[in-house]
Amino acid sequence: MSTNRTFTMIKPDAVANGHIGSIINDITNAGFKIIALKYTKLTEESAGQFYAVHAERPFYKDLVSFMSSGPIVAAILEKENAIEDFRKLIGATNPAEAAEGTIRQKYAKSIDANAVHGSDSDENAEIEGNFFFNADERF
Ligand code: YYY
Ligand code: MG
Repeated sequence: MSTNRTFTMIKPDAVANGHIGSIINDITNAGFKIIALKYTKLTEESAGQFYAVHAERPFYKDLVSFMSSGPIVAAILEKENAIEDFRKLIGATNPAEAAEGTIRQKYAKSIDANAVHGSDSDENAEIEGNFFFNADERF
């Protein structure tokens, strides 16, 4: 059964480039409700844990280093068909291949610094949301 929830991060590149407000605006305009929201910063250790599923990939070390390089915004979002619709809203992993009007097409410059994260399954959305938020931080 679908939980209708997804998890997102506005990554260090988009935060540093001043896109927090625009990205949250795009997300809420697309019909997502904010359930939890946090401005925070990952350490190398916590970024490594968050992306542990990619530990064997060649880009893992750079990814961990980039994701801990500056503050991020983490959020849990709710909408019918949240996982699929949010992946559509953010666009392809490589912004050069992301469809016109998607968040990555508008705000990202490279595949490694691609502005936003979006969960790829209900199961991972649950795990990733729990990584950042306690029960009393969700509304
Ligand atoms: O889910 P998504 O973020 O679109 O891509 P993943 O394949 O899960 O990779 C996670 C993250 O790793 C991606 O957002 C950027 C980085 N990355 C990279 O730097 N180089 C690649 N060739 C693939 C992914
Ligand atoms: Mg992914």
